Amino acid sequence: MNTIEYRLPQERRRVTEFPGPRSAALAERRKAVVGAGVASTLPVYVADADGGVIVDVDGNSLIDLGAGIAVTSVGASNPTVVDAVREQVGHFTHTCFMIAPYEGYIEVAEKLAELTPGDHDKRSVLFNSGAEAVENAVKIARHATGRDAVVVFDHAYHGRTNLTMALTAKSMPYKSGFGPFAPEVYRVPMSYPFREGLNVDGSEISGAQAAARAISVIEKQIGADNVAALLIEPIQGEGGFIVPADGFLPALSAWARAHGVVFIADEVQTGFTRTGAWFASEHEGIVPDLITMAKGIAGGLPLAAVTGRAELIDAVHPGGLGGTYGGNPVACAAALASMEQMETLDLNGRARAIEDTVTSRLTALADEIDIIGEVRGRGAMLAVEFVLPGGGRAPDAEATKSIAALALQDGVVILTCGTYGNVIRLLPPLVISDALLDEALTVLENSIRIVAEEN
Ligand code: PLZ
Repeated sequence: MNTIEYRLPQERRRVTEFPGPRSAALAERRKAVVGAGVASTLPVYVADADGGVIVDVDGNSLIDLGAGIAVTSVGASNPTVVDAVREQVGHFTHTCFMIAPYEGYIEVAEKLAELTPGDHDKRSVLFNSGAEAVENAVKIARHATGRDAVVVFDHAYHGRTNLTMALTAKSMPYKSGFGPFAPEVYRVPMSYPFREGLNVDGSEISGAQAAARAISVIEKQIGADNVAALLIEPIQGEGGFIVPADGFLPALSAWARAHGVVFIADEVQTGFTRTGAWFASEHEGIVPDLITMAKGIAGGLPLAAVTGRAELIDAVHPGGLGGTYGGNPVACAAALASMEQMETLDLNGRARAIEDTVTSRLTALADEIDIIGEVRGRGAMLAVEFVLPGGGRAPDAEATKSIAALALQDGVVILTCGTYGNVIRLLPPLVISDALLDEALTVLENSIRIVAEEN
């Protein structure tokens, strides 16, 4: 990695209990005014963040293995991004691209055309959040095909708006009590190698077989001719960092092409060097018709995009897509600086190096500890799935929660995920130093050992 200069000391430092007095006071104020429906993982409040650390209002410095859910890949205050944002806000913060357009939006679209898979003619439209990008990809697919049905998968996560709640699989906490949901959304089986049955001869279900299973459900229960879009995360995020079996995505993509179905890759979490490639679709050699992006794209500023085949996106009438803030100029400036940093710092290479470090340590631990069911993931999108002791695969959400809580008490921010709540996911900022990553892994390993012994 071409080195980055850190502004804050890259260290784990605990000076108070969690939460310290200032955080505790903020928690009290929050209770009186912030809606209870918004929950926070950390009990502490942030004063500063840089590289691999988050510093709280009491002066504690925590190692960040979450990056604000895969957002701050280039760091939470990357100097190049900060400079670009400062420069842009000094000129104009907003004019609305639908009213008074500006170059930054076009530059982002040019960059996305260059970086996304495929050398076909591409167009992009910019939005504010991942959910908004997904909604718009569905709008585009329906408009372009004249069809209604949208196919999604078990364990999928696509957002919290009304349409994207329908697309998301998990009821609690995302959907429960918030219906009715948007119609014409159909869920089909995913390829989840760790939780698949076996073939009668004892062999594993292949990616091609898992795809055939999903396709059969689509053809029998929906009808290929009714399907506007097939929407899938190439590696599922919130659902548990599920990497489908090899061949699953290519088979689905080929089927979609053959039936005039728009293949949408939701790369909101996997995109922008997170998995060691610009987009996770590249690992399987697929070229999606549309790609949804957000999170890592703009170094922490809210920006999202749909990029894809010109003939699909341009099928929409002028004025059919947009929004007040979509492609905000400050967010565009941040995105251009972030993408430049990903190239300059070779964050794809960095993500692959993180994969090597983390997987070698955690797979070694898995040999000793039977509550580790599987270590998986790609690049710096890595996970450990926990199971009850005894050699089976029954999920253990309690142990998972305890491990994350212990690590947090020890000053390492670790997120969980998964349909069964039994997956620890590691999403460090890609600019984290080797020393800090090693230290965080030692804390995680200790937490796992402690909980495994208690079990
Ligand atoms: N698609 C694949 O991962 C966001 C959500 C956290 P927004 N994932 C984190 C939470 O509990 O709300 C996500 C995603 C994929 C879409 C989204 C939605 O992106 O920017 O949160 O709307």
